[in-house]
Amino acid sequence: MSKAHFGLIGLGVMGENLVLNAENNGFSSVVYNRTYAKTISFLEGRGRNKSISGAKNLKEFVEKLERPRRILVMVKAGKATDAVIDQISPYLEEGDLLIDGGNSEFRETERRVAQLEEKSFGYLGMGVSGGAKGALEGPSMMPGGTKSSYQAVEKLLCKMSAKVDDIPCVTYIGPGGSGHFVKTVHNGIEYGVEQILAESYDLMKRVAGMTSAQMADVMKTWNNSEELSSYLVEITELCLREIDEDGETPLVEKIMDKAGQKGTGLWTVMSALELGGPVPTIYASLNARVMSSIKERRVKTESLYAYSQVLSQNISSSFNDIPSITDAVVLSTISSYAQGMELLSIASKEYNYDLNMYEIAQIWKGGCIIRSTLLNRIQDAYKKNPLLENLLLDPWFSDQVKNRLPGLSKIVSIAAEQGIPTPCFTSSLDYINSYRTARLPQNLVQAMRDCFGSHTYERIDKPGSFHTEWQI
Ligand code: NBP
Repeated sequence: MSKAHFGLIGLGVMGENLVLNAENNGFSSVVYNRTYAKTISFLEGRGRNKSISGAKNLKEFVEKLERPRRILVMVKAGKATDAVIDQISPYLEEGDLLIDGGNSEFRETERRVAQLEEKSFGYLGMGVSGGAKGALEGPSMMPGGTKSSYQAVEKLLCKMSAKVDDIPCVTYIGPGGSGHFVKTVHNGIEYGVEQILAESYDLMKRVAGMTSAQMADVMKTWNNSEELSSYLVEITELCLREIDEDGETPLVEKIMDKAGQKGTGLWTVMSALELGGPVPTIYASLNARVMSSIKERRVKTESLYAYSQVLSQNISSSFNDIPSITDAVVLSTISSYAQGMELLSIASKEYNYDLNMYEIAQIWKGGCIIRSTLLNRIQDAYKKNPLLENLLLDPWFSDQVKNRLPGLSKIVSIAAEQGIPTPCFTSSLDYINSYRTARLPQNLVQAMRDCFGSHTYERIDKPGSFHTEWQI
């Protein structure tokens, strides 16, 4: 029997769809899953009548693959990934290649790349974005590790990936854990945009009194605009149009307001804090999920503060300012991307990843969750200036800020008056205002630090480090 071209470990949502994708692209495959019953049910279900066979154990799995072996691991990140690596390593031979396609923490990938490079087989840490549908039809993929390992699977990955204008949404990202770092930041941007759209929904519903169908119409308009056309706006329209099985209530109104998270948003924020890259919009979106999770305490507190009385009646009866909400959504979305891209630039220098920002924008244009037309402008910005420090410094983006800042400011102020939390809108406004302020009040913070702790300060009129015996 001829050996399979491609091996997949882990038949979860992503693994199942990725192996079907590989097979559809002409790569006969073999699958292994820890729980063998899942392998059987896959082979008898979606994997039926395909060039896909199963293996009961990893020895059999490895023996069924042609050499050099190309193996994609799609298991839960963390201990499961280490367990799979430990169990399969004894069977791998020179030239074989393991690709971790899970959402691994980038430092764990750094460690694994370093450990496994000592052995004779290759290891790539690859971010995959696109959910179940993207995995099947073509995801965006962010592989990192040694370049020669990438080159060994480049053809396979290019075939499996989404294409935009015939360009595959996959490229070599860089060494070590860079692929997983870029995927982590991708997810951080995604957290931001999801929360931004949720805040616009809250204002349209609670302040403007709009119905789900009316809000869905706004999403449709946004999805036809250059600034906001994106997969996330598209699916927000779909979500708002879905009616519950009772035949009348929009389904979203029946969904519990507690948002989950699996770690990538947190890792983005932790990396940003470590690297000194400001990501307030992304942080606000993460914190909004944390706030959402304390449902019972929020219910108790709402009754204590008689929330509805905080609403100012004169605004809620007349407010219907969609252009200003649009400004808030556009500038906050730009802030989320700008913060993510700046963090990538900083990490690129700090970790010697040598990231190509233009190409990263390119591979996010198709297949992935944050695909959007805005990425064309982001690409243009980095094409003009590969060393651009922040998108806010690019002329197209600065025009957006100049034109839309009054709208964003108005929305933040209305939300504050109405007692409606808009953490991403508010943080984005602060971010833009801080970024465009040459002199911030941290001179006073420095004075205090020197006063109580002799931490010293710099002066604006002469170089050096200074300490004052402050008069107390
Ligand atoms: P899950 O994250 O739910 O993982 C399920 C798979 O992990 C199953 O095959 C399970 O085997 C296997 N597994 C576990 Br759990 N522990 C194991 C262990 N100790 N040894 C071997 N196998 C083990 O599936 P998923 O949602 O398809 O995600 C797979 C990876 O892709 C994750 O890292 C995820 O973060 C990432 N990702 C997911 C998405 C998405 O939209 N879902 C998108 C992008 C990336 P079992 O059947 O025996 O329990």
